[in-house]
Amino acid sequence: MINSSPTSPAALYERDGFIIVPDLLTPAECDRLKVEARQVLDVHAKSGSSVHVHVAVVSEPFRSLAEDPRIVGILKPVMPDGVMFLSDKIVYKAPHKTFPTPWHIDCYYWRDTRPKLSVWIPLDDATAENGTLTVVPGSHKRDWRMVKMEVSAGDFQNRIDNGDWQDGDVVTCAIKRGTAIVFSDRLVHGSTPNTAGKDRYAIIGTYQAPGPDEPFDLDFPARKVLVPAD
Ligand SMILES: O=C(O)CCC(=O)C(=O)O
Repeated sequence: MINSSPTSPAALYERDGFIIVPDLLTPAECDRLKVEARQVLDVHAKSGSSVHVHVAVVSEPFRSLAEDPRIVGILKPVMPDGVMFLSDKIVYKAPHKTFPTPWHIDCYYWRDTRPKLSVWIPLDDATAENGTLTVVPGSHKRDWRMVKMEVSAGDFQNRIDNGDWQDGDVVTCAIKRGTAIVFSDRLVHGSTPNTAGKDRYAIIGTYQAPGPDEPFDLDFPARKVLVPAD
């Protein structure tokens, strides 16, 4: 029997823990959302923040993006139990913020809740030089331990401390702006340093199957069922 590679998005997601969907947003949409992201950070975020959560609560364009039929269309096959938007955040790497995002799994941040996935969309072309997402394919099938480590005096980061993957196992997702990466909350991921001296804006939406609210969900007022369970 021929052992063929999976090609459907659901099979790829199951095998790798992520899928890449090119050209989900047009360059013009990315331009508009980048202006909106700057505005949201200026008005709602603490000065100098690189992460801001609850974007859809305050921004109509990001609210529409969270519910966009193109995103829902991608999620339907990988979320057979329905699709509920939970929350979103802007992650902004300013030219002077060169640090990489450490290797981590998102489910560490919402322990004892139902599984979730995230949709990461850069609003700038994302490359190894300006802080694109890095992933370890298949790592969502293993258990990882996260610890709080002091990376420099007084600077603590949550990161995986039992990672045994090799450089060759890592995919550095060099992608055009508007491309989406859908990834499991159990997938080991991080991002490269931003050494390009340029902005890198990304929006990340998080989704889960619909169900009765868990205490964790109550912190996210923009949550909404987009595709009910059958
Ligand atoms: O956008 C980034 O640099 C990485 C964000 C990330 O890994 C996360 O929010 O879980």
